[in-house]
Amino acid sequence: MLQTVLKQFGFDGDDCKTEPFGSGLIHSTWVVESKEKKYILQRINNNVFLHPEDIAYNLKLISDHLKEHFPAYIFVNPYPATDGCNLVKIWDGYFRMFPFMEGSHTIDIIERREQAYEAAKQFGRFTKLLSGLDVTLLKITVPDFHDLSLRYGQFENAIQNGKMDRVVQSKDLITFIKQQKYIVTEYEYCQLNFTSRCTHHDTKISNVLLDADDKGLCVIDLDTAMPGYFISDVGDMIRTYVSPVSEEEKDFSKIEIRKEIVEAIVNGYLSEMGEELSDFEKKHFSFAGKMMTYMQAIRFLTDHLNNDAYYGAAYDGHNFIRAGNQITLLKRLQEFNFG
Ligand code: GN1
Ligand code: MG
Repeated sequence: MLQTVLKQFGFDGDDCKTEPFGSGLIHSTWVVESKEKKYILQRINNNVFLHPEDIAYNLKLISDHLKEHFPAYIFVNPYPATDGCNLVKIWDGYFRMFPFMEGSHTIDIIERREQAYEAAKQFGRFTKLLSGLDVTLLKITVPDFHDLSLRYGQFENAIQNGKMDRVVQSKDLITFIKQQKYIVTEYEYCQLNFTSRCTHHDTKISNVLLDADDKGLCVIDLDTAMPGYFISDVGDMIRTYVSPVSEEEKDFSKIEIRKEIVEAIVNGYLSEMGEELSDFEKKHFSFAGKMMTYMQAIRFLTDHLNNDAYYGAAYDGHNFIRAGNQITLLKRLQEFNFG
């Protein structure tokens, strides 16, 4: 199957090495190494992204805007296939290819506050540079993606219609999530007062390209770049950067809040977005972290109740553990004094 795709990108399959790459849960990713260069090949999960051509449309809109107004911005454009299109469709799905940017690297874990600062600055910069683009022109690649009210509704639905034994097993987690429903109410209030901007919606650290000195170059993986609220990006950074262990950790006692990382996220983001955000929005950095962590706990638990249909599971109870991990992180965030 990969041979067919590689051919459409102008490669003779025998001339290059292909290996699985990265840790994303949704797409399948490979690194392709030819004699001269390295590339990233991805199969788009079109159960999640129902219209992959909308991603290509948004990429072009964003890339054209940046090229016209900020030509120095590094933008990782997809590599054209032999027919000139950025997207190759075969019987097995949709594929695209990106160059591996020379002199750049990514990291998977934040070890130093400077890395968090650089990443937050890059996500803030991305939204700021696109503030002149009419956000309503962007296609919605995943409808209601970070809509907490909808996610809560899906959770309630899974309690009613999901796997009964898993519902019973998850009783304590379900009770905790229900007790925190005030977060949904606050989200609904915020929605009325936040500005819609082009936000990234997947601000994990591996989506930032860094140079040799760990200075931020640009952000990548723009599949979910679409209209949204800043709390999505800031909240997901808090969710994925502040603890020394990830959402995969089974030993919840290792989950903790690193104060210096929280501060670096806030300062890095504000270094670009300080003049864009309203005073009301600026008061919601702490809420952003809680809201996104709560939503991820809901999404993992909902998936567990639904027999792992969305995220899949590498072991029995995988999404139950992930949900428990995120609930622990939420509790730590609730105890944390944001100052
Ligand atoms: C998914 O595939 P990946 O890892 O980039 C998910 C995110 C979740 C994340 C949790 C389209 O992202 O929203 O936060 O898993 N993306 C989609 O690890 O659902
Ligand atoms: Mg992603």
